[in-house]
Amino acid sequence: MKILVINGPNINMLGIREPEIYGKATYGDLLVLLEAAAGQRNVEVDFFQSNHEGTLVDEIQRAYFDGYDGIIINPAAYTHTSIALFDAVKSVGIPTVEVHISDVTTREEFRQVSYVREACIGTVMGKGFDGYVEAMDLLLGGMR
Ligand code: CA2
Repeated sequence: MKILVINGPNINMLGIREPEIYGKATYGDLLVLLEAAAGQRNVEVDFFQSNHEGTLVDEIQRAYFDGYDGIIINPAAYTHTSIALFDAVKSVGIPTVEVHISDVTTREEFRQVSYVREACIGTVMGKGFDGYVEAMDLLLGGMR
């Protein structure tokens, strides 16, 4: 069981600025949490973060060619703009869960659209880093 966790633009800045929205924990802390969660569940997990839309598309395609069983994706701001990421998730046909650290439904109007959502088997939002673990369990629930 191989899961790929993909994070979009500025997620590498977590914990550095705006702790009132995203908390004080860093991207490195997220990886430690997910490594531990994956170990407890006996699954392999790999991580990827990019600030570039096309690079994120490339990574989704790599997930297909490298035989990943599931994808957890926080497309960050590209959630609200990117048809390319929607098409990429659709094209690979790998079960994918969308995650947002914050509850985007209570934030600005421009965050109310998610292009990628329709291509995903589920969405977890507003649960901080724990949302990624919940996404892992959603994927495993569908696989086991
Ligand atoms: O809540 C989420 O996980 C988001 O995907 C985070 C994105 C935002 O654009 C989405 O609307 C919701 C932002 C990623 C992190 O951005 C930072 C901004 C300031 C300081 C640190 C990180």
